[in-house]
Amino acid sequence: MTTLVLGAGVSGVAAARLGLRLGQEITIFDERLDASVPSDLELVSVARGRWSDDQLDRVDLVVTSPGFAPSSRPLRDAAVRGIPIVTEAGFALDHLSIPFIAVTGTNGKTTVAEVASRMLVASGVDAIAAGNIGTPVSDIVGTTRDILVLELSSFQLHWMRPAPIAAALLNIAPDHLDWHGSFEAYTEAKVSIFAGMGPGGVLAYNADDEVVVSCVEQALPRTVACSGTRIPAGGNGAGPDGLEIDGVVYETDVTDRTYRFNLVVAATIARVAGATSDGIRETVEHFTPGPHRRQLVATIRGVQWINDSKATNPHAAVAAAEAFESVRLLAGGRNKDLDLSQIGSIRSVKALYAFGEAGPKIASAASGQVSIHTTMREAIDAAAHDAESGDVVLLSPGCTSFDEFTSYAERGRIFTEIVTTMDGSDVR
Ligand code: UMA
Repeated sequence: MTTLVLGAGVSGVAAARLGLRLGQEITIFDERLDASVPSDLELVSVARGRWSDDQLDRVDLVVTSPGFAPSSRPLRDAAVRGIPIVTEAGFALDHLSIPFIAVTGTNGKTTVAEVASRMLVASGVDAIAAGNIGTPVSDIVGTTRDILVLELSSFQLHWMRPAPIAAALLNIAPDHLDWHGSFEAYTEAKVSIFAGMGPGGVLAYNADDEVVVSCVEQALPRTVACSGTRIPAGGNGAGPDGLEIDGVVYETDVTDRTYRFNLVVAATIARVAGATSDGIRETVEHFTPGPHRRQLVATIRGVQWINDSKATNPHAAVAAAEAFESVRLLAGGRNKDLDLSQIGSIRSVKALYAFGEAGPKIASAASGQVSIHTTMREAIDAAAHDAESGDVVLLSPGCTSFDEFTSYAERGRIFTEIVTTMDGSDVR
């Protein structure tokens, strides 16, 4: 069996390692001329740089990394030749017998996967989170676990029809349209999360997201409506006394409706996999959002500075800005072919500081006070100059960071560094 692995990143290296363990002959292709693989993969041949169709000669299977769009040359050529294509996560699932639960959505999927996994571990279940969250599924093959919690992105789901015992569909808003080509194609990929599930499975979905609601109408698995602001009929949600999940109420200090929703969904799917009320309660009590997600980094002369660098699409930026009052919003970076106009008309935003490649486009659709800045640093300086006690300065870019930084994490780190070294910073 000869397998071509596309990409020498996290997914590609893990898939190559798994392929070798399965006795396959492996070649990795990566466009980067400096692409390399770890020393334990010495049996793998690496092709770099320009793609040529003859690299598919003798290939039985293509395992692709998420970053390769279906329109990329290697994948188009493989499709023309009729060579089966799987994504790394799908390849790994074909060789895994551990049951799994799966999470997808435009925003919040890492949080929900992490929280569901924590709820299970706190319940004494040997669970591990993997997938888009960072640990490739291939690395799990061969380990013994009770359950996997998989975060699956649209890039992965495009090639998959997984059959989890429980799935969560959190929200669907335009994202990654440069990869998928259209919102319809993106939605179709997201909906694949439950395409392989039968009536015995459980599908937790966002009862407040119109697109999601219409997508799950014909779903085969049992559906559980979830909400962060109410308790939907027959479903799980948030009420005045706390989070109500399958008839049990969990008190919480979390007031942000997005995180309340995340906790409700995580508990709903974790329960299917064996989470106990005590495990859920403990996790809910200790919940804090992960790094670069609406994090208060400093309070300076009464102004709160918040890092939400993880918000890389407009849907996430709008949700974050709406969670605060009197916001000075720093938004911008590189657009992913998305409609950025909604960032310009958020009710709680008193001033918008648009920066980076997408800055002019964001500003052109803004209805209130707006300024354009070349870099994030300049936007920060302008907001610092204008901010008054009681304001929130929120970095929630709504775009990727790649015009100025290597990742959203680097963007968030630099924001944090600049803010925490400002005069008068009372660092948290
Ligand atoms: N490459 C090419 N040509 C291409 C595309 C990529 O040669 O057309 C090469 C690059 O040169 C690079 C390698 O492929 O060497 C990178 O592959 P990749 O972009 O698929 O990234 P990985 O390192 O394999 O990481 C992937 C996910 N990346 C993406 O989806 C872009 C990681 O999600 C995931 O954690 C990891 O697999 C393990 O499963 C990251 C992400 O940003 C965090 N995900 C998106 C998101 O959350 O919004 C979907």
